[in-house]
Amino acid sequence: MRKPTGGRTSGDDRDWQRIPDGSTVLPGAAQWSPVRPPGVFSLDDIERARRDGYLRFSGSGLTSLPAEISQLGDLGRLYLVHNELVVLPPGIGHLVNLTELDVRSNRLNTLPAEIGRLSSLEELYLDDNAITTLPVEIGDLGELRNLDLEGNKLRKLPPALFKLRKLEQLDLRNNGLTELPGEIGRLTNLRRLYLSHNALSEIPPEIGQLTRLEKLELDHNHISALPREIIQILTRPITFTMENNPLQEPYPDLIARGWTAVSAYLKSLEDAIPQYEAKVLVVGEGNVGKTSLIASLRSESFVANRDTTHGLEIQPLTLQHPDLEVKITVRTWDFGGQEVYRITHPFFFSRRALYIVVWNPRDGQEQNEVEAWLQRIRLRVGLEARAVIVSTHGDERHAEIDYEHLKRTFPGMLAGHFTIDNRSGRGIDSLREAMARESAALPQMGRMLSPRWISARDEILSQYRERPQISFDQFVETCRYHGLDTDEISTLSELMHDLGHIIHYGDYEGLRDIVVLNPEWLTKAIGFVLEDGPTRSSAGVLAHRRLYEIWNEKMPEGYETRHYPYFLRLMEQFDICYRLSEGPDPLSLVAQLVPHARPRLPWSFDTPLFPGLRRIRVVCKLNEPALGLVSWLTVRHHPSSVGMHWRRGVFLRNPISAYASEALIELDSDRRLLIEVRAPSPDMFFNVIIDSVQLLLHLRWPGLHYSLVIPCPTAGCTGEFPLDNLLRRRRNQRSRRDCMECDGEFDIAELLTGFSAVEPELHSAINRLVYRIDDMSQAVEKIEAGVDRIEVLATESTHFLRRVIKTLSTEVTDCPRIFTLAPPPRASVLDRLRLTTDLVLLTLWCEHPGEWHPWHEASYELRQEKEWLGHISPYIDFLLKALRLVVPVTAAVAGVVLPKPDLDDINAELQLMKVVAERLPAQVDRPERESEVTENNLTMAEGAALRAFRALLFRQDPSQHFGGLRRVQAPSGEFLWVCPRHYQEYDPGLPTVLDLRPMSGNHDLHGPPELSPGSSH
Ligand SMILES: Nc1nc2c(ncn2[C@@H]2O[C@H](COP(=O)(O)OP(=O)(O)OP(=O)(O)O)[C@@H](O)[C@H]2O)c(=O)[nH]1
Ligand SMILES: [Mg+2]
Ligand SMILES: [Zn+2]
Ligand SMILES: [Zn+2]
Repeated sequence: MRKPTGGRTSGDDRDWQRIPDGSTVLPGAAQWSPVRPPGVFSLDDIERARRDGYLRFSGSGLTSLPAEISQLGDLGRLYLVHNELVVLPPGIGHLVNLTELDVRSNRLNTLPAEIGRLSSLEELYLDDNAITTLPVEIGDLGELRNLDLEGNKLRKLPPALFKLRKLEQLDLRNNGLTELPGEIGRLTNLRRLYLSHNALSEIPPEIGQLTRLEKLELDHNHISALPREIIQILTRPITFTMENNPLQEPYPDLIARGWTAVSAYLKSLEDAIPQYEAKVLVVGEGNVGKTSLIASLRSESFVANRDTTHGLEIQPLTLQHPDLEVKITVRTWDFGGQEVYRITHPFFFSRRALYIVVWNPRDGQEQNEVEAWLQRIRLRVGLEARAVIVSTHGDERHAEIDYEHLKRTFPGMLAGHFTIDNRSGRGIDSLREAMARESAALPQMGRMLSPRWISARDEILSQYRERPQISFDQFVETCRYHGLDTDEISTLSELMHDLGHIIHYGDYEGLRDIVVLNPEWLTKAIGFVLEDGPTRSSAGVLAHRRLYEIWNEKMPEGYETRHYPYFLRLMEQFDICYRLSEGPDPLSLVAQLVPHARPRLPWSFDTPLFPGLRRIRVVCKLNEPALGLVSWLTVRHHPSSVGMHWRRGVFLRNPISAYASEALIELDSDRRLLIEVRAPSPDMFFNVIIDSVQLLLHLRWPGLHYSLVIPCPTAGCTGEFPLDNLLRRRRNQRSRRDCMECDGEFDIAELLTGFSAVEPELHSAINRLVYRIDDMSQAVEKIEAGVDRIEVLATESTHFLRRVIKTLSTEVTDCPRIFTLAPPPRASVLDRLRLTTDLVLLTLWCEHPGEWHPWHEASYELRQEKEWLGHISPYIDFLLKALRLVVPVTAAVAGVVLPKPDLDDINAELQLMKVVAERLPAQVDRPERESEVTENNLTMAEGAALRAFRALLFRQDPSQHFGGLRRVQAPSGEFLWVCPRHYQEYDPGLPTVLDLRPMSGNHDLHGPPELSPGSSH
C-alpha cells in the first residue's frame, strides 16, 4: 500500500524513518531507548523539548501523556508515533503553537474537544488508530493543511470537517466510509484526496468543485458510476485511480482508453436514456441448424433445405425483458460452421455476450463436439462467458448429453440446456425466455447512452450489408450529422470497437482510415491467404504479388485493390504475419504456415553451454493447448528473427548484437512450451520473452491457466520444480532443493536466476551498476581487454532501464517520463556554468529499449519554474542515476545501430543535467517521508516528484504533442514513448503491394502501379 506524500518539516527529522514492517526507528535510538524504562516520560524530556521546540517520543509503549505536557506552550512539533495512547489529555489544548502533531499508530478512538484550540496546527497525523468519531471542534483548526486519518474506523464524516478550508491533503483510506457528503466540494484547496478502501457507492457531483486536485484515489469502493461534474477535474492533469470498483458499462472500457474518453462520454450523458441491448453468438458444427434456430427465434417460417452460411450473418431479434416493461434488442451473430472459418471466427468471440452452442444429436454427432465449442469460447472469453446448449431435431431424436458433467467441466459458464425443433417450433418459447433472462443479466444491460450516439451508431451499422466498410471520414460525417463533437466521435468509435460492432484501429497510421462494418469481409480475406496453396507450399512466405490472385480471383464479388495494403497491415496487427522484405518484390511471412520440420539450429536444449555464457530455462505448462501460440510469438518477436522458425518453435537472437543473447522457444507437446535463453547475461532477453508469453496468453486466451516450472538441470532428468514453490522456499530462507527424479541437490538461488524476485531493490541495483560503470571507466583498457564484461554490463543496464520504465509506468503512462535539464543553449559558457535556474531547458527522451536518446524536438524552456523544479528534484536525482546506465549501453551499441554523435549528445546532455541538478533549489516544499519505498520500487518522494513532473509537462505542452514522441506498446506489454524514427518499428505503416493484374490494354506501359497509402481511390 502506497503512503501518500505526507509533509514533514526539513532538518533533523529527515532521517527519522519507518522501516518496511511498519514499525518505527529513531535516529540515534541507542541513546534513547535502552536506558529508559518503557512508557516513562522524564523531566529531562520536557526540558529538552523546551530547548528544541519539538518533542519526540515514539515507539516507547507510552500509555498516557503526563500533565506536564500542558506546560509546553511554545512547542512547535510533537511526535508520539507508535505508542499505546488511548486518549489525548485535554491539556493538549495548551500547545497553541503546535504546527505539527503526529499520533500515528496509537489506540485513540476519539480526540478531546480541546484539540480545537490548536489554532496553529498545519499537519495532523492520526493514521492507524481506532477513531470512530471526531469532535466538532476539529473544524476550528483553521490552519490545517494536511489531515491523515488513514486506517481508522470512521463510518461518516463529521460536517465540521468541511470547515477546514485550507486543507490540501486529506487521507481517509481504509475507513468504513459509506458516504461522501456533497460538502466535500467546499474544500477547494484540496490537492490530494485519498478515499481508497472504503464502502462508498457514490461520488457526489460537488467533487467537480475541487478544481485544484492533483490526485484522487478511489480504489476498492462500491462505486458503479461517475457524476457528470467530475469532468471538471478530469480535464486537468490529475492522477485519478479507481481500480476495483463495480463500475457499470461502459466505464471499464472507457477508463482503459483514458480519461478523455470518460469525459466525452460523461459530457454526452445530458440527455441519455438506458439501453437494453445484447449480443448473442450462435456457434456449432456445420449443418446442425444454427441459421434455422435464429429464424425460429425471429418467428420466421421453417426452410427445409437451407443453404449453408458463408462466414457470418448478423440479424436483429427482440426479446421481452423479464422484469421491466421494455424490449431487449439483440444482435444475433450466426457463424457459418464450416471448417474454413475456425481460425478467424474466434476473433469475434466477445466478452459480455451470450453464447448459444447448437448441436444435432443425430448419429455420429458426439457430445465432445459441444465440449470443444465450450472450450473454444472459454479460452477466448474467459470465465465470465455464459453459454446455453441447444439440441435441434428434438421431434426426431432424444438428446443424450451429460449436462451435469459439462457443468462440472465449465463451472459457472452454463446457463441451461434446451431441446428444440426448428420444424415444429417446439421448445422455442422457453429458449427465448431463457435468452431474455440471461441477456438481462449481462453487464451492459441498461447502460446510459445519449440518443445522439444511438442514432449515429444505428445509422452506421445499418449499412453493413451494402458496404462492408466505410472510411473514417464517412464515420465522422455521420456522427457530426447527429451532433457529436470530435471527442465524442473518437469515444464512440472506440466503444463500438470494444463492443465488437466495428473494427477500427484509430491509433495506427494506415489502419485508422477504414472502419469495418462487416467483420466477415475481413475474415474471409484473411482465410483465403491462410488457405492459399502456393503460400503454404513456400513454407508461409507470401509474395505480395500473389495477393491479386488470392483476393480478386477467388472472391466472386472481389476485393478492391486499394484495400490490399490494409488487409495485410491488419494481419500484422492480429499477429498473423510480418514483413520479410519490402524491396521490388515484397514478401511477408505467414507464421501459421511455416514448415513442420525444425531447421538446423546453432544450439539446442541439450547442447552444452559455451564458456562465458549463462542460461535460464523455464517450461510454461498450459492446462489446454493454445492454438497458434508459437506463430504469434514468432510474429511478435520478428525483429529478433534469424530466419529459423518452424511450426512448433522459433529461434531468436536479440537484434542488438552487443547483448549476445539468443533464445530457443519450442512446444514439446501441446501443453508444454520450453523457453531457454543463453547469453553472457541472459536476464534481460529472458524477461522480455517471458513477459511477452504471459501477455499473449492473457490477451488471446484469458480463460487459459498456465504455470511456470524450472526443469531439473541434470542432463536427461525429467524432474522439474514449480516456480512458485521455489520462490516460497527462497522466502523461507531455504537455500537448497532436491530433485525427486535424479536425487540431485540444487541451489535455489541458481535455479531462480532471471526471476525478478531475486532482483535487488531498484535503487540499490542502480547504485551498484553506476558504481561498476565508474569502476570500468577508470580503466578504459579493461573494457577493451574484456569484451564480455561490457556485454554483461550493457545487458544488465538495459535490463534495469527496462525495470525503470516498468516502475515509472506504475505512476505515469500518459506522457514521456525520461528527460534531461540543461541551461539554455544561447547562454555563454560562463553563464551556463553560473546557471540561475530562472531559465532551464527541458528535453524529453525517446524510450526505445537499448537506444534511449534525447529528442530535441521536444524541448521546453522553463521560465520561473524554480518552485516546480524543487518539487521534481527527488525524481531528477533518480533519473540522473538511471541515465548514467544509458552511456555504457549506448557505447556497446554504438557503431552497431547508433551513430557516434548520438553518444556524444547523450554525454553532453548528462553533463548539463548534472550542472542543473547541483544548482537546483533545495526542496522548497516540505520534504516527503522519503525513506518509504513503495512496493513498486519508487520512493514516496520520487513518485510524487514524477507526478509533479507530469503536471509541469502538461502545463508546458497543453496540446500534448511532445515534439512528436508517441506512445507505443512493446511486444512484452509495457508502454513506451518513442521518437518518429523508432516509432516505425512498432507501427510500420502500410505495406507495399504490387499490382500484377494480368496485362490488359495499355495498363502496363509504365510498369505495375504501386499500391500503397497514397495511391488509393
Ligand atoms: N427436422 C429438422 N430439420 C432441421 C432442424 N434444424 C435445422 N434443420 C435442417 O437442417 C439443415 C441445416 O440447417 P441450418 O440451419 O442451415 O444449419 P447451420 O448450422 O446454419 O449450417 P451452416 O450454416 O452450414 O453452419 C437445413 O436443411 C434445415 O432445414 C430441426 O430442428 N429439425
Ligand atoms: Mg447457417
Ligand atoms: Zn533431476
Ligand atoms: Zn528514438
